[in-house]
Amino acid sequence: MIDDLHDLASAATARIEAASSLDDLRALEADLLGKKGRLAEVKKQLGGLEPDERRAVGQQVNDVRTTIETAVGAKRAELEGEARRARLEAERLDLTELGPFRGRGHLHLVTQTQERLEDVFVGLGFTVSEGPEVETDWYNFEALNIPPSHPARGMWDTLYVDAGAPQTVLLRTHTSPVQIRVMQRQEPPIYSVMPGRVYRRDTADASHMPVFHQIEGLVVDRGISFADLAGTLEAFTSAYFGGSIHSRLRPSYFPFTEPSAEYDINCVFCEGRGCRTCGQTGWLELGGCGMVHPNVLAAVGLDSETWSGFAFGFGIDRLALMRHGVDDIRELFTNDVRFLSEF
Ligand code: 2U9
Repeated sequence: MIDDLHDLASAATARIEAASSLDDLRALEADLLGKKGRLAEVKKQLGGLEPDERRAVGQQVNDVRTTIETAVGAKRAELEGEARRARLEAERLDLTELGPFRGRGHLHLVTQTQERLEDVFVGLGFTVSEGPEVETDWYNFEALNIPPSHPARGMWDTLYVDAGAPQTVLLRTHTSPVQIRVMQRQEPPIYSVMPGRVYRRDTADASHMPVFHQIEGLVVDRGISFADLAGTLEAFTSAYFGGSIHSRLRPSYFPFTEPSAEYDINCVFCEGRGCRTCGQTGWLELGGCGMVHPNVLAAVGLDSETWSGFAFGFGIDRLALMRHGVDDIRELFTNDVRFLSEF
């Protein structure tokens, strides 16, 4: 009987080793170790043996069971590993595969325009300054000669931020507060441009967005005159638009500049001859400018007997639209990649 058990063990381990699937292995395990299996049959015969033989054969039966269980466990681990490897292989995705060629991305048209403007002003000797978009009433209005009761407050529909006392914290309506910060930080001479995002309580239409981009410039030095302002804007105009485009100034009003002017350029589409875009005038309105108001210099502690300056400002988005003949500012911000990829 002991010999039979030896044969059973070696035949069983050979069959276990040959099992080719987890289902085969489960069937084999039932056949060898189950209630009606081979080992159970041998166990049933133990009752008819002499006590000494029964103990020896019983011990042998337990050893064979352990051998079979160990072999089944090892085979199961091997087959499960193979099944897992096969499943992972089947689920593998080749993420290196290239889709249809979409071309390289590029900077947004507004960013391209801003960077080009910065380059031109840097070429004229200006630095580029930046500042916060969330501002206080003092930096955005009061320091710019616009006290709370000033009728000119209506020129800017302001978005207020619910922080601190009511109507004291706001989203900047222009980049002018950056100029104030620069003058506080740095002694003149100052030759700097301030590009950036600004906010107004406006409904979007073809020529307005509640969020848009401006570039403003500030010069403060000894002996700066209106002639320096006109000459700088003319130099900028031909550097940015080309030598055939010129500038002109018309009287206007801003609380932070005195005198103030509107800044026009020759129409870039008809070069001044008159067309639909410029309403047959030959001129396009670009922005505003003027000599820095003495009250603005006083707000940052500068003596207007010693220092004088000029400032100007215009919309970056409007410039981008004009340059590319686009007639709706909303096109810039709806993020339709078919539109954006044209520039
Ligand atoms: C300081 C002093 C003066 C900046 C100026 C304008 C005129 C102007 C607007 C045109 C269209 C901006 O994009 S827009 O809405 N800007 O007309 N900006 S003078 O004057 C300053 C700024 C800062 C300390």
